[in-house]
Amino acid sequence: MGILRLKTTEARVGVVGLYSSGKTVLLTSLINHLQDHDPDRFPLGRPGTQLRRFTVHGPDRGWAAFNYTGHRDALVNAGLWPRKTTDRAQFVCQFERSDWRFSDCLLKLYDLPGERVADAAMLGRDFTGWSERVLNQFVNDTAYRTCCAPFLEAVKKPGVTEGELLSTYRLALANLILSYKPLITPSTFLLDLKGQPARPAAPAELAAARHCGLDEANQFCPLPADLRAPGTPLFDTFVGRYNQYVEQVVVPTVAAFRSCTALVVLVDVTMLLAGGVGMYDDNRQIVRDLFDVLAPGENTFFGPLARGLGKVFLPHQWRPGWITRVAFCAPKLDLVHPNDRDRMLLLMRRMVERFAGDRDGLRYEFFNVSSVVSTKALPAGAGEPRALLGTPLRGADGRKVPPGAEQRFTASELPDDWPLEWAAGRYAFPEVYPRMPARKDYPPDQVNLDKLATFVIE
Ligand SMILES: Nc1nc2c(ncn2[C@@H]2O[C@H](COP(=O)(O)OP(=O)(O)O)[C@@H](O)[C@H]2O)c(=O)[nH]1
Ligand SMILES: [Mg+2]
Repeated sequence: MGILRLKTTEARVGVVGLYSSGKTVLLTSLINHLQDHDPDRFPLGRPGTQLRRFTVHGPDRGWAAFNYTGHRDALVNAGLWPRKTTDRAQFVCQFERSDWRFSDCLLKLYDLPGERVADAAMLGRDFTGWSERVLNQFVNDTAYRTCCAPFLEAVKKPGVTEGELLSTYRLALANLILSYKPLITPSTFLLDLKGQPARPAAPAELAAARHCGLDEANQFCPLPADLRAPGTPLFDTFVGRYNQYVEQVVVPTVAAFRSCTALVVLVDVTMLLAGGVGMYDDNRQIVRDLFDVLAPGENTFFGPLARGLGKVFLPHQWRPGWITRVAFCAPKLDLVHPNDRDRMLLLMRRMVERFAGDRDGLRYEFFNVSSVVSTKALPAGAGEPRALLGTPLRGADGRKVPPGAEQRFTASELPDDWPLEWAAGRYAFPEVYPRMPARKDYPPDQVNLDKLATFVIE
């Protein structure tokens, strides 16, 4: 210890997943374990590695700070998450680790919304190109066509107004959300820039409550060829709003993803099983799009040498993406009985491995993780009910209840492979209150979060 550390190694780790997949809980637990590190409870890197001189820095310019203190407090006191002010946040810290002799670690953690991936097609496309692409999808996929019927009718109506177009498009997006379809673009309809998600409601209600664009006053929707005449107020207005949206939402988000050295991709197997086959298709499509946009791994134009040079010489937006590691993470392991935890890993692998396997030069691994272990398992033989102990979050009617005594409950047995079809509700993994120690310097029990951290922080 005390040797001169000559350099700082920067690790930029993005955590991406859909709403409620466990990003906030994972980051909160990870930060707690790094800050109040105990090598026995959180073995990081080489065996016996100690962390020291942990300091927190402010976020980079243009980023909101990840509210660690508020999130930890909410976990302890079963409170609500602190009110969000933004859709993405960053936490920056620096520390020394005893297995790195000459360098300390500057770690930047990013909380990134997976919902934005649906806007990826806007990158490098003008309003016309994007309109074509979206309308093609609507017309050529039965499920999309059905959801979008009122909008597809409206665009054909002579003299249709901006108001009619926008309201039928919002109705189409609401229908898509309710049938678990992934192409919700502009994605602010699903998750606005303040981080507020669309809440489940009847389609008309949802369409009225949300907006499709930067904000209420700057909405747009795709237009077919005969409505795209340059010089007409409708077309010119939408082009302007579209360009502004791309500049303010899409470019910064994709730049944030691309600037990461490693990505943690959360795939909530429990949510997909509980949600039905539509939700599985949705999430898989989003992971595929994510890989298409980010092209992680080395590519043929930018070998390791060019990458090094690019880092130095190219302006930020032009640099090659340098995500070299992807950790696929199945969260909430503790909601699944120990008998089924290997299957959880296998299911995730079957679902997404292909996307990473197709990339040269990308290192990827799979982890089943519990960020905050909140259940105890009771023994179960083969074919017996999977019984767990925990504090239920919801009553029999599905409503949230205040935390009470620990109870025995059963979780579904996991299948060996994804079924060809399954309905929402066929599998159930009851949610429980998180078990977070009140003592702030005592991090929660975790499973495999240490292994995940070892993989991505390097
Ligand atoms: N039992 C259990 N629940 C978890 C775990 N991680 C997340 N959750 C639950 O999943 C829900 C969504 O988590 P959150 O981090 O807010 O998701 P986000 O929207 O992706 O940030 C919360 O109600 C958590 O209590 C875990 O390790 N174990
Ligand atoms: Mg969150």
